[in-house]
Amino acid sequence: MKSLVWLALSLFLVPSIFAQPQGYLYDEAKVPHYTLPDLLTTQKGTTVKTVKDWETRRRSEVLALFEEHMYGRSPGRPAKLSFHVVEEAERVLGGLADRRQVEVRFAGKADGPRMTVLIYRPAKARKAVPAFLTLNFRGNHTIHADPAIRLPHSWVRGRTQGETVNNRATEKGRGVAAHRWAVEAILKRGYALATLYYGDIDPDFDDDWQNGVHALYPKPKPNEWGSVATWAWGLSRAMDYLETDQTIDARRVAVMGHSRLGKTSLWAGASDPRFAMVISNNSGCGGAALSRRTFGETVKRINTSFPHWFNDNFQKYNGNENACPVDQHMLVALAAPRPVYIASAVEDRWADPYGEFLSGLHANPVYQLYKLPGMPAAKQPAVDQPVMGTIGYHVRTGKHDVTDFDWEQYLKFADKHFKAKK
Ligand code: GTR
Repeated sequence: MKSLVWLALSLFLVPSIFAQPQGYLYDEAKVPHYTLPDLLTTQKGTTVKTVKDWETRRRSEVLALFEEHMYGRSPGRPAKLSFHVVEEAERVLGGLADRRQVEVRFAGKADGPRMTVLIYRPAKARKAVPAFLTLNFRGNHTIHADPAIRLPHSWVRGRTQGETVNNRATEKGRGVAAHRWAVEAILKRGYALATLYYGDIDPDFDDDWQNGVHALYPKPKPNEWGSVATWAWGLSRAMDYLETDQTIDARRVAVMGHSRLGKTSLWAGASDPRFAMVISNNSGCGGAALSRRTFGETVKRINTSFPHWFNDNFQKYNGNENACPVDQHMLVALAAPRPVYIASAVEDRWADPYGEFLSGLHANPVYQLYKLPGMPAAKQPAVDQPVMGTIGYHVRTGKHDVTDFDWEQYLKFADKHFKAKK
């Protein structure tokens, strides 16, 4: 009887445990002992003592290790990349915003691989404004009910009924993800929002590199771009456009993403220093969470479920995390001295909230070289109690998602760091 009461109670109190995939480690006491690779020791064993040492020797080494062993090397900007404003309107969203939709053609061809960037910016802005640049999961038209948003032309993963037909987006998808996008709040605070559909860059299935921008390149070698790196490459191409847009202050662009797209924003920030701020929302394994903890999602599991996300070399670390020359605190450190915000959710144990916090904390030695505070808390902050140094962190109530609470913190963090940059 006692055990039945206990079972009923625990089902009621901790439903999150049951919402996570079973058979994985969720017990902090069972996290194996591990040693993280030292950020300030080079491969040759010399100690990094100054910003100069970091910038001239160690940073490029760490970046190259991530390319080689995990995300993969990406090509640069294509010579024929071109930008085309395909739609523009003033005073939309009840007068709050000006809207612009821009097609970015990867090979300069209208019928070739391309992506569409949707930009809302505050209607009253006289000068160039700072922006959040964010990939979306289901098409630009899903972020808001605005009927003028173009539907994606590319393959879309089907979700609710009628939202896609034969993996093509339909009108029914308009606004279905709006709860994750604090569009009006962002605009009212003086920021632009630029978003694009990640499947325009590279559709999220194991298609042997036939689609999206991969159609223009040879099949990746074991150390070349997986899908996460490809999506990050797309963010850099969006940045190429933003640099030409007079209404946007390209020196104040925060790259933000959720979940697999949070992994992507971290890699975009690491590989492209033009992003002035990096925001990881519930990015988990392969994002902010330390792989060596093996808490929740593991390297083996992610490489099995999503073999196309990382490069083929990363498969070597399936069940063998300690052999990997990098861990995710080094990814955070690659953004230094730029601000990074890491957000977790209590019920998102699959993404290892504590491991996400720790990668921020263990990035501190690099921020300290710059005499910056980095992660300002030595212990994981209490639930719903954000901390904001040059690294920000919170673990909020609730599930794997993007909420208004999350956006509120990103806006505060951006105000804090971008005001000084005006
Ligand atoms: C899960 C995956 C996570 C996370 C998530 C998402 O299935 O295991 O790593 O990326 O998908 O992107 O929604």
